Amino acid sequence: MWGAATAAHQVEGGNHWNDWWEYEQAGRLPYASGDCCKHFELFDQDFDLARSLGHNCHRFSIEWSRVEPRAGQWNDAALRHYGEVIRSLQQHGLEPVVTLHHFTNPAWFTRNGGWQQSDAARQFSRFVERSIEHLPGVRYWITINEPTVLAVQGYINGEWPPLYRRSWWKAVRVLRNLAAAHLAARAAIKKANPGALVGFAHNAQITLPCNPRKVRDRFAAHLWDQWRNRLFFRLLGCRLGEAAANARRLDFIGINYYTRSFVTTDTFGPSALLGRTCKRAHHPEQGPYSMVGWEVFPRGLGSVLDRFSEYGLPLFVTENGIATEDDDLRRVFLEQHLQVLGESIESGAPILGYMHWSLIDNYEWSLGTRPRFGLAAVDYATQQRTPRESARVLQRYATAGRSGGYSDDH
Ligand code: IFM
Repeated sequence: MWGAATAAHQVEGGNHWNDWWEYEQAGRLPYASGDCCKHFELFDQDFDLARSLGHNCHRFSIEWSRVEPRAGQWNDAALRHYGEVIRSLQQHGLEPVVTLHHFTNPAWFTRNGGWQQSDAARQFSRFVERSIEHLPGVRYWITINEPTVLAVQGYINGEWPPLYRRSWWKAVRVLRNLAAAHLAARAAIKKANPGALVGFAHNAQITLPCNPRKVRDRFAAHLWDQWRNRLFFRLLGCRLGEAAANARRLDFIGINYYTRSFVTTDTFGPSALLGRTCKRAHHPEQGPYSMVGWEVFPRGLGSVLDRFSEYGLPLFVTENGIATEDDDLRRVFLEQHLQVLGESIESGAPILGYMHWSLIDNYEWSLGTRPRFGLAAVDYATQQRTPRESARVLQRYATAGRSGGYSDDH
């Protein structure tokens, strides 16, 4: 499967009922999402675009706050809307991959304590049950997008709602509840459709010591890895090498891969958990960098696919992309990452597909709309979409139907 991914709050526009919107309007976040890409109205046209780029699947998210704008109050018009989105995808020959939670929450849920509440998972699964009733025929589901990023940004770094800093116990409670929410949502989906495949999307991190000769840096890299890569799987009850048991919790692992980080710490105490990234590591062959400062490191995609295949489950690259205004850089990024993906497939990695982040430029959370991640550019004044040349690289792979099929002209 070949396609691209988006998320509701990053493209739809007008998400009045969620926590991000509330914080944006109160001036508690640096940028407001506003009308964004108006994808809520323009989805059909955006799927024409995806189809014209040769895609055969598409990942999008359902905005919980539209479906349940007030606690226990259901907006069936929103569910009908998402039903239409799914029908449109199917008519365009795009297999829907539906994300149920992509960072935003209904404002009422966050006001009541958000993911720290002991019955957060139950509240989320009520929304899931309601949604699946209205959305029959979806085979691929992603329950939670990047749970660890949500916990780190919201409860450790204080950059996203609810803007807590260094609240370790809260972050761990949030992760526990997100793990419970995944399991409850998966059970509900499987009950409604036993053939459905349900995973979550993991932000796969590669962490290396800034200076491999320093014990402190190696310690920081190890802690970072355990906390960012392994903890959520443990909370789900997944273990390395225990494929049969893991398959009762996940049907696939979504891999979101972007870059690697070099980390260090000033202490061996508990705050070493925070780590600190360094720009200049003692490491050969670095860069180039994207406009958000992420190093392009294609071989890392192969490493994370290898690493996470140790859970014995199929893998789905649910995000991979680069924020850049230099389309040549995006073209090379795509060629190199797809080449690495092809090598992984050839060496037997169980890969379901690849989805690029993103189909169109969008709202990059606390960085606003400046970072350009799209296969198509968006002019926010006119809502015009213009496919970038780099989109053709993915199109050639998608058309060949396999990763090894792209060798003719490079
Ligand atoms: O835009 C985000 C997306 O919401 C989650 N994964 C990473 C992307 C790029 O930062």
